[in-house]
Amino acid sequence: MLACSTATASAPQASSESRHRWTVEEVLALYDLPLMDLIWRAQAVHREHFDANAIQRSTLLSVKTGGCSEDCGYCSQSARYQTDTERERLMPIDEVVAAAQAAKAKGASRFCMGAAWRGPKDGDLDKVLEMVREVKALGMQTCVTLGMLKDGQAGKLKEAGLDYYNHNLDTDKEFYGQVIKSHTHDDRIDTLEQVRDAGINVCSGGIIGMGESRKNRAALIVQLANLPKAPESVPINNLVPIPGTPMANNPRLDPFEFVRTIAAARIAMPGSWVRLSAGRQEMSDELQALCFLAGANSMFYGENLLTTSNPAMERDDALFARLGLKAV
Ligand code: SAM
Ligand code: DTB
Ligand code: SF4
Repeated sequence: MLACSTATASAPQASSESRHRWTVEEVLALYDLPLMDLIWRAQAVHREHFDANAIQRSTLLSVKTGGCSEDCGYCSQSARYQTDTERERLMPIDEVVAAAQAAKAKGASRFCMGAAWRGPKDGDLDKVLEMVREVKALGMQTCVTLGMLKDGQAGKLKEAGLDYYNHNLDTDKEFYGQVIKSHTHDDRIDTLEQVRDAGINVCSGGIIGMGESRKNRAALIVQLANLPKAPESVPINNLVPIPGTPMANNPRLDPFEFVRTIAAARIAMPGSWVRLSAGRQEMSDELQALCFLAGANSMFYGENLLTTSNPAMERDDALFARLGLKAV
């Protein structure tokens, strides 16, 4: 055990032989550590599993925007709220490939395509399969986030060469119904099972700053860490409040609580890539450095997320140079 661990925060680390099943109390005990002890511990775990100076970079593209049937209370793309997001049809394949080529040229290793669907219809899925094949042919890793999958769809994505499927648990099962009523936390788990069974890497994380408690945040981490296999990639999004949604006026979470969440995710999922996701635009360079120190080792690279903005690539490049980070 590491020197700074306390009796209340000394849950065993995961090993390939017998994985530790985390409890909410154990993760809450991590959150309760003095921040310096928590970061020190997270950084030590991080260094056991990763090169601490390497950050994976994915570029996102919204290939189908807005008009979504679902009622996710944070989302600019739900048809249920009056937001500034314009509805757009599924993008033509050549435009998607051109965007992927540009992302590759700028140094992104993975290209993530997002669609505002409850789930893909089979005809739409066929078009996405073609996008996956073409982006894969560029030599990039591929990722899609299309909502809930029906039987057989994950297998088709795998065949097309999909590397990662993003599908966030988003929040604690207990809090989920206060954010989303049009589908359930169990529906999300069901899709994650289909993705896992098809042999696709799982990308699943959540959003914080939605009015959940610290206990809800700890429970989300437990629900992710205790999946039959921890997700390979864990995006941690800070809520971007969208005018017109029920969360438009949510108060901003204490940035140190965000750092604590990154650190707790790193310790509970030592072998996963923890992604510093939405909300980075509003973060100072110093806060981002603290997130990397707490174990974040992945991020979205490119001017836009799906409908909101992300730091300019030049700003990220300068940050990498100042911190001595390398992109992988
Ligand atoms: N429709 C699909 C789904 O729900 O999985 C894919 C797209 S959805 C926009 C992808 C993820 O973006 C959500 O699960 C959520 O974690 C994140 N997200 C959406 N709006 C956000 C916001 N305003 N702030 C932070 N994260 C957000
Ligand atoms: C994830 O966890 N975050 C990304 C990606 N997966 C698809 C999306 C963030 C969206 C932020 C709000 C927007 O741009 O609409
Ligand atoms: Fe639709 Fe996904 Fe937005 Fe929910 S998060 S409204 S499912 S696009």
